[in-house]
Amino acid sequence: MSEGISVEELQLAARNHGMPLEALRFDVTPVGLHYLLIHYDIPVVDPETWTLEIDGLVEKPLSLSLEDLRSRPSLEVVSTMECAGNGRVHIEPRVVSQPWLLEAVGNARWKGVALAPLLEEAGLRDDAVEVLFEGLDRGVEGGEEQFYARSLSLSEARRDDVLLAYEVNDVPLPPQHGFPLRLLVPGWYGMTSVKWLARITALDTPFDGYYQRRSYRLRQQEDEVGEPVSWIQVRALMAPPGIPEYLSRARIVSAGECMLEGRAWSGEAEIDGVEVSVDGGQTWAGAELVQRSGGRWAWRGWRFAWNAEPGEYELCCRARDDAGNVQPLEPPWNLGGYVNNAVHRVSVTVVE
Ligand SMILES: Nc1nc2c(c(=O)[nH]1)N[C@H]1C(S)=C(S)[C@@H](COP(=O)(O)O)O[C@H]1N2
Ligand SMILES: [Mo]
Repeated sequence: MSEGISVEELQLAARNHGMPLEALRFDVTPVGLHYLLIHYDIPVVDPETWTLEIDGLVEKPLSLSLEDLRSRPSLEVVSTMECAGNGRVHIEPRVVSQPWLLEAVGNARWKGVALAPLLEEAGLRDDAVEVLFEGLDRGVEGGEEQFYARSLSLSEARRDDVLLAYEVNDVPLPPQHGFPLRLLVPGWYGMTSVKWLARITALDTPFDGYYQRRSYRLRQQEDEVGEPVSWIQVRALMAPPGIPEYLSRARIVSAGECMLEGRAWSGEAEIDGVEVSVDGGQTWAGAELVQRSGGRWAWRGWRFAWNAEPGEYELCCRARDDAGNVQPLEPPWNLGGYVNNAVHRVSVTVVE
């Protein structure tokens, strides 16, 4: 970080915490350690009066209580969620928004009802092209007052692993994660998974709300339309080895065998391999992939035994996936500071 952050960025950082990277050691992220991103205010919802409305271009609009949803067959998905802005602080020139370093990620067990059968029950009409998901949180962004809302194409909305979650890691969703119900779209960046869900509407034209039309697009210039952000790009992160110096967070490692470990994930395809460098990315060696407890959407553990000799090191890790995606050495730049999946670098001092 070449410059300090502003009070506005600090204000966002204090609201939206990340997952401390040592928590990469948990296969399933404990709820309080999962990262948080909340654009507006956390709504206070009374579960007795709350309903989910399914309307728009459907044959039979539905209004469902939390009880109705809980009495339907349930589905569980262990899913790695990552904010599209993860890595933003490492992008130059600097992009001002939520100042994530690399900790905007978590891997949780979400439980709820599958979305597809609900859409089936409501009966999507032939002229429907998208499904809109609206939250209860309201605010202003880009000069527009709005509810947080995002849409999906019919093919994405009908995926059998897309769910409306009412539990995370065996507890009811806490307020900050979207109580009483959120959308969960495994494999896509977090902005897709609308929290405090209140309404699902079938539309006959693509949704053009702020978070779809303007935000979450990869643009080099203001006047560009840009490609929408969607699938999580391949990434590996390393749990910081050794012990930290309090203020600088610099790592101090004792000489001898040091087990480097972390997690890797990709929305587009399965993880194919992870490599580690102990010389700042000049030479690389393969890490061992560790069995995971979740399925396709859960991150994959990795480890690498390093024989650490006294000195200064820049440790790096990078993953590749089955679709041939690799991580760049340098951060890619775009206006929103999205999708920076450049390799993770950790400076350590090895002492006797
Ligand atoms: N209603 C609503 N849903 C939302 C958001 C929000 O601000 N409001 N933030 C989105 C973003 S950008 C991310 S990264 C994820 C974060 O989910 P989490 O806080 O449960 O980790 O929620 C998404 N869903
Ligand atoms: Mo996000």
